[in-house]
Amino acid sequence: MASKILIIGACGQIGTELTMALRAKRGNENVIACDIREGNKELMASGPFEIADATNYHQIEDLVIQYEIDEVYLMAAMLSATAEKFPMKGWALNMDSLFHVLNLAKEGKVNKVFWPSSIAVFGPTTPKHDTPQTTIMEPSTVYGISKQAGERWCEYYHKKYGVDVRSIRYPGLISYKTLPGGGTTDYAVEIYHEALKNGKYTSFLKEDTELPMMFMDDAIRATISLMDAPSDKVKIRSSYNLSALNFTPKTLAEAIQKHIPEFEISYDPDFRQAIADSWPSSIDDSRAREDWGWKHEFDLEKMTSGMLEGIKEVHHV
Ligand code: VAH
Repeated sequence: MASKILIIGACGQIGTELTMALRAKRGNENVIACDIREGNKELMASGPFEIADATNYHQIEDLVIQYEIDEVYLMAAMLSATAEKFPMKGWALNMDSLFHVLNLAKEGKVNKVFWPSSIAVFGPTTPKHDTPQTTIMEPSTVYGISKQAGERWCEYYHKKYGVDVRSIRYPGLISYKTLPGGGTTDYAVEIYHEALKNGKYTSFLKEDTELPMMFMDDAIRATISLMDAPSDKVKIRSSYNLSALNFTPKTLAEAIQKHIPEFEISYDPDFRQAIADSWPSSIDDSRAREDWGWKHEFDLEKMTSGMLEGIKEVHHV
C-alpha cells in the first residue's frame, strides 16, 4: 500500500511546491496537506487539506492517526528576518513543532521525518567560502540558532531512538509559484516580479552581498531524492549542506538585464544586511553529492528565464 504523507506548513514557499510535487509522484489522496491557513486554489483543489497548528501536538497527532501517516515533512517555520522581530515566537514555532514530530516518530506513530535546516546555521566566524559540511557554527540570528539546535536534536533522536529523520540546509530558495515570507534572501524573488512590473527594483542588500541560492525545482528534487534514498546512504543525520548557485544582487540584476535590458537596480540596505553578512557566500555540498547522488540542474541563466516565464504565466504580468 502507498505510503501516506503529511506535509505540515503545506502553504508556505517550499510547502506549496513540495505538496504538488509529492501529489504528482505518490497520488493526490496519499498526500495530506495541513497549515494554519488555506493555500492557493491549485493546492486546495488537488487533495486532502486540514487546518492545523504545527505547535499543537494533539492536532498533529490526530492527523497522523486519522490518516494513518507514514512520513511527515515538517515545513512550517518562522524565517530569519521575521524571527528577529519576534524571537520567542520564532523559537517556539521552529522548536516545538520539531519536538512534536520527532516524538511521534520516537513513539512509532510515524516512520520517516523530513525537517528543513538552513545555511543560516552558519555564523560570522564560519569559513565564508566553500563552507564545509562540518565547521565552526556560531549563528547570530534567532532563526539560525533554532536551526542549529534542531539539527542537534535530529541527530540525537536518530542515534538514541533510531528515528529516521533526514534534513537539508537549504540556501536561499527562489520560486515563482509562491512568494517567500520573511526571509533575508527574499530580494532574489521580489526582484523578478518588480523587473517585470515596474522595470526597476531597490535591493535591501548591498550590491556585492554574495549568498548561496537555489531554484525551487532543484530544492524540491533534492528533498524527495534524500527522502527516497536507502537509509544506509543517509550518513549525516544532523543536516546536509546543499548548494547550486551563489550570486550577488549585482550579478542577478545583470542576468535579468539580458532579458529586460532597460531594467534598473538601486540599493538601500536595511537590517537584513547584517543577517546576510553573517552567512556564507558559498557552500561545499560534496557530501550530499557523494552520499545520495545530489546534483543541481539550474544555473543562473536557466533559473532567470524560468522565473521570468513563470511569473508572466502564473501572475499574468
Ligand atoms: C531566509 N529564505 O532568508 C530563508 C533561508 C538561507 C535563507 O533560510 O531566512
